[in-house]
Amino acid sequence: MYAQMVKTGVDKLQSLDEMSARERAFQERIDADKRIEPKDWMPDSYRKTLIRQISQHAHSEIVGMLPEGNWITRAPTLKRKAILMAKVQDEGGHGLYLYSAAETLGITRDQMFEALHSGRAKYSSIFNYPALTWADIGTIGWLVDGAAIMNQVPLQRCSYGPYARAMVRVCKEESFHQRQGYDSLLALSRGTDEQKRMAQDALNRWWWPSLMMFGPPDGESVHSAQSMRWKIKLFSNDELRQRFIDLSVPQAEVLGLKIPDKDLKWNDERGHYDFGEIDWSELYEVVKGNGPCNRERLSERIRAWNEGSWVRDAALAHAEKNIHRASANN
Ligand code: FAQ
Repeated sequence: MYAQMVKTGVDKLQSLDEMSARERAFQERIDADKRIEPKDWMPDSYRKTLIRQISQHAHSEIVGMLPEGNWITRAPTLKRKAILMAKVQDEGGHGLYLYSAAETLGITRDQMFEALHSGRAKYSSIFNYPALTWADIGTIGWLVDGAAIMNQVPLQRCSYGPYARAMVRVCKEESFHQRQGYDSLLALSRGTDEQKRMAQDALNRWWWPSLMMFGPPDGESVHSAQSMRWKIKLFSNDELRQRFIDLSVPQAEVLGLKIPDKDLKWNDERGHYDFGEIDWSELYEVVKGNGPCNRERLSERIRAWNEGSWVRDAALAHAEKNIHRASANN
């Protein structure tokens, strides 16, 4: 049903008759909901698509540590500081599972980092916006982690085994992240007038960029048709975006906050909220590198990579020493 919604590129998909015997057997395995594992034969383009998506996902996790990491020393209480530290560490862990999953496809971690640092590989547009106040941290947990969960829960059932399995733990942790963000925002929205204003201001700034996290509209999504055929994606960008909106509106009502969309309205016939026009030119600009924090985020990642080289060298030297010791003892 959802595959029918994605029109772009559907006409270019090969029919089973046009495929080689190997390609057909591969597609039939996917159609039968069987998992593909690293040693299985796979079309080159399936491998490339997965490397692109999984490595971009991994980059998003580690770049995503930056806006929140900036707030660890400024968290208002010890409890909030401990929670934020744990969350940021979790995001680092997610990056590591995902880099490992991508490595099973034959790309090295150094190659992935080189692609990120040179600007060839993307990461989620959302992390190119600044976290200006403490309310932004709660809003990132509520909306950004909320959008990430919406996108990632179906990925637990995607066709590539190592990616699907990595998502199981990631989703459990993201649920905790989303709840802590919501809880933090609830405290602000029940606080002083100034705290409520701060929470509303954060929602005003993060709402539309959060909707853009799901990617371009289906009609402009170049990869969706093929990725859905291969069950790398199980739902279209628009479908997940709509689900996210439907879930978030009542949550905003409980917070007593107003979603900044004058066209947001329940549509009985569709059984969904109607919503206003998304400014897609903003997404395309941010993805091109022209968002408010693109340069800062990338230069911070490059700095961390360069300054961490002695740690990587030391870990490697230690591992080599252990191998020599083990072989000398045998
Ligand atoms: N930002 O044809 P489509 C998180 C690119 S994790 C930047 O629709 P596709 C956790 C897309 O790459 C968040 N680029 O592409 C956390 C493609 O360009 P390419 C990350 C975007 O792949 C929370 C082009 O546009 N999650 O938040 C964006 O089928 C809090 C055409 O688009 C994932 O990565 C965008 N928003 O669908 C961490 C989930 N949208 O590669 C810290 C896995 C599209 O040809 C704190 N990824 N593009 O050069 C996916 O599900 C998919 O890759 C989509 C895009 C849905 C993101």
